[in-house]
Amino acid sequence: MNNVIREQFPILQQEINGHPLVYLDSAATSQKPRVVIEALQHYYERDNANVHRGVHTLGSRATDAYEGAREKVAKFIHARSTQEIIFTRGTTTALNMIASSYARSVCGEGDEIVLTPMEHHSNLIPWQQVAKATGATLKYIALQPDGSVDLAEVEKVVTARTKIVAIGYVSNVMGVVNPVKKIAEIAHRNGAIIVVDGAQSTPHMAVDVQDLDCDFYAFSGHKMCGPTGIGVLYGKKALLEAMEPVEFGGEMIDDVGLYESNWKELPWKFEGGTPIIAGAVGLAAAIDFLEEVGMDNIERHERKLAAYAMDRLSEIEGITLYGPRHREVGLVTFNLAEVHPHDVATVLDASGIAIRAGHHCCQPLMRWLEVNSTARASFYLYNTENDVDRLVSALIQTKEYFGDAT
Ligand code: 7TS
Repeated sequence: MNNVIREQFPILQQEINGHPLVYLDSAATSQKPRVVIEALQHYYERDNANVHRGVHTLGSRATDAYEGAREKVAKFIHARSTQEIIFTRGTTTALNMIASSYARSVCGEGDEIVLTPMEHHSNLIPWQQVAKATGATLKYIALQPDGSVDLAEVEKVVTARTKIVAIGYVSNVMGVVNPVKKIAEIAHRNGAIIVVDGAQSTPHMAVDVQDLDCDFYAFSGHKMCGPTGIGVLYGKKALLEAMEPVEFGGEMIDDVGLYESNWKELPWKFEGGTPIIAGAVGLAAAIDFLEEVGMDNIERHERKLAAYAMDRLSEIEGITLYGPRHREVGLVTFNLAEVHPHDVATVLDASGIAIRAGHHCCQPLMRWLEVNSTARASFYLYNTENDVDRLVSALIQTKEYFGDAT
């Protein structure tokens, strides 16, 4: 990866507070390459219409673009068919759909839902709500001291009582890749299904839902160079077919009577109302862009950058780095002794460096780490070693600044 990639992101070509912007918050949302911005503009300037209804030319162009995006997504994650791809507003919406439809129909008193303490709130609270509504119980896989998941612990918690195992593929705080393929085997052996939160994996590595053999898989377009407001729920066809729709209204119906109605076939029965057409078009452009660079190249680049960041950051006195020393993905979570992470992020912003500080929507994990919050730098294909060097120098300055002040 080099400056040729970076140059394709207009937003990165600016100065913030008098310094060239270093954007290290891609785990929150990624920046967008020019081709994605242009695809959105092209769609609105040339093709915009509602889908699946107009016989006019714009209506068929918009429908082709929208359904073409679905095909692209299906190929990108290796789904068996486009019927298994439902467009949603993002990961959070997709996970809520599984929880409020599938989970509520299969869970009852005595059943168990298995999670880890490192889940993002979006893969935690929906299951708490299912437990409250159905009488099911939540069970947690104990984490290893470095925050990773050991399969022996999974074997202990997943039993014949388990109905659902819900787990993030990549943690947005610990930088670990969870062994979801093996966890899927354990879940299936016990008669449970597995839901994978792919918000932090899909942007950064090649994903094959058939190889993982996951039952549901959710991700967001905005973290993978696409626009906000579009995401995907993948589900195995048989499960989706048996599932009730979540939203009712226009677009998702086959026939409507005064007292009874029935639904379109998959995937449309889950897409009530005018769908996220431009979002899907933008996501398709983002997938083209990522595939041209190559998902394996992106993964390799980020892994190298994270290893470099771990080496350089560990030289800073008084820094605590969370998660395994060996990084498989491009994010580093840390705290500087005596300096609040919000102060770290504020001082870094004055040098044009954007990082995230807070609980990262993982409050149970913060408690497990025995902190209230942390700082986090997350990388993507447009970041370079120079960005890491800027981060490290700014952190050293921050430490000196607060060291002098106290
Ligand atoms: N799951 C994980 C693992 C995430 O990291 C996020 C967002 C979500 C789900 C929710 O995605 P959404 O697109 O529906 O909002 N994570 C973060 C983050 O780490 N900082 O800001 C958002």
